[in-house]
Amino acid sequence: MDRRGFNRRVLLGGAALTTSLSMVPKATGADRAARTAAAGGEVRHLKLYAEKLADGQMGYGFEKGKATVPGPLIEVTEGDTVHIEFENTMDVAASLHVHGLDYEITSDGTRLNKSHVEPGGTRTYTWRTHAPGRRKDGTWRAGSAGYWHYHDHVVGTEHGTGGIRKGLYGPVIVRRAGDVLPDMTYTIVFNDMLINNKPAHSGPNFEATVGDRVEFVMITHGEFYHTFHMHGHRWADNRTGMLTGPDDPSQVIDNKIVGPADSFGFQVIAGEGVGAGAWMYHCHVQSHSDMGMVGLFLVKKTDGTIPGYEPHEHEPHEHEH
Ligand SMILES: [Cu+2]
Repeated sequence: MDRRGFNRRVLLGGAALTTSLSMVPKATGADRAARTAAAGGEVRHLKLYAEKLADGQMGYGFEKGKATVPGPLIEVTEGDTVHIEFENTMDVAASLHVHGLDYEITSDGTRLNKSHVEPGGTRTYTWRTHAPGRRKDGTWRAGSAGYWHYHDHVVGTEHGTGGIRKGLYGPVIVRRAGDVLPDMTYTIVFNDMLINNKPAHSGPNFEATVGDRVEFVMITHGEFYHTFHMHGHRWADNRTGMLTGPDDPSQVIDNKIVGPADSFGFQVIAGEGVGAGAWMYHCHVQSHSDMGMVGLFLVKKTDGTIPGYEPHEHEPHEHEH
């Protein structure tokens, strides 16, 4: 979205300081000063379509004919308001229901209060966000910042079980002013026994170059509990997935139990301390990994190669353009 595009262009200078004796030639994510989120308060307008995909699945997209599974990332900063004009191009009723953000009941996205959208119809959902602060009674109110998600709540059942199963879900990130911004963001959704609704044993795979600051949003849907595990990389079990300093008491983990509608996110420096490689991520419930809940975090060297990795011909890779 706009602010992010702007931030991408104002990359702060090269490696100002390094304590390592081995210098890398290219200034990568960890070498330059981190870019951070600007203050929120904007009012944004988005268009979102729900569509049937050629393979029988369903997806959300910002443009007609370009729906994807998962749906596109909606990224805002605390204080922002988003008006989403949602158009249902499908032949069944559908909706948009979000977790974690502020919305009036008319933006709930359920049949219960008639905030769904009939086939061919349009409805504007409004999501608001707020910064943390003290209430008048002295207690602390949490801000909206977090790794959240949206999904259908109507297709198939009153709870959108059919829509979610077919792919009507996507990520939402609410940043706090000052949060560190990544070089790229990838979404991983464990949905029943699939990842991002792709066939078992077929990824998805995600590309980065050693040193890139890579953000992952991890969402779970469906019937089962899973454990999300990534090889060679770790993160903090807190709001941002990053430690704030040497005294941050958050546990550092590389494996997390997840259940339906959970979401979390984190940032890693690709290959930090471990180098380039085809690093697996997978569900660590053994029968689930054996049944194909596995993909690759493809960390390239700066020359573009990945040591010891021979890609399969039909393996699709996701990368930033
Ligand atoms: Cu699993």
